[in-house]
Amino acid sequence: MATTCSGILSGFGRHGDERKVLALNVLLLGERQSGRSSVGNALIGGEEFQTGVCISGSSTTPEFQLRSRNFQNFFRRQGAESDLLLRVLDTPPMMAHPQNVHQFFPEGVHVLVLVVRANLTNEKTHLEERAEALLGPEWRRHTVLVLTFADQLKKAGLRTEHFLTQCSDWLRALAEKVEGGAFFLDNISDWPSIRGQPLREQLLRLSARNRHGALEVSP
Ligand SMILES: Nc1nc2c(ncn2[C@@H]2O[C@H](COP(=O)(O)OP(=O)(O)O)[C@@H](O)[C@H]2O)c(=O)[nH]1
Ligand SMILES: [Mg+2]
Repeated sequence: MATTCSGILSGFGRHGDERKVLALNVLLLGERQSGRSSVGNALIGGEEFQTGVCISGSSTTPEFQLRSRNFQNFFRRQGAESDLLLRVLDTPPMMAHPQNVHQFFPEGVHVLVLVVRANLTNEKTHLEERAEALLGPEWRRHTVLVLTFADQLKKAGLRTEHFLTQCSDWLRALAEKVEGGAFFLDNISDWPSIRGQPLREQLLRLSARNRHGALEVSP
């Protein structure tokens, strides 16, 4: 598995002026009910991913969902304003096979977001194994760990600053391993666009460290 194309594109704005657009493919992985789709909504800044229990009674999103949003003039690079185009893929836990991900992201994955519920961490997840199976040994360089249900930590009197020193060994090890670091998210406060902003910035910083290169997923 190799690093491929950078996500930098150019396009033309409404007035014919050339616009710079950075397109990032973001893959969400997490157990069911971890808050994965809610993280997708925070990233996109809307309510486009279905969350919670489906009408059919099933508690998980049964299929892949790809949503994208362009954030105009999100940042400056090389002295010019650039848009950030986020393409976010929500993957059902049992379907994160390389051939499936490749179908959606043939250019590869720029940022992997691992979603773990901060208030349910006794049982080790198999996210690392899944990440490595999809993206190869370099996966950590492209990964951010998002800890959801931060509101529940607060309720239990735990401070996020101390949480990672007190949590299960496997989670602490994972947080230390991923280059994008850990990010605490309370998915029920604020509007998705507001709560997602610092996370978008963290993703962008990580991608910049990788020169906006993507990790290819071999089908
Ligand atoms: N209290 C709280 N509830 C959350 C949080 N994130 C998600 N939820 C709720 O948990 C349920 C599952 O979230 P969802 O995003 O659908 O999880 P998914 O199955 O991993 O996609 C939904 O009812 C969400 O509203 C959070 O940070 N705090
Ligand atoms: Mg879901």
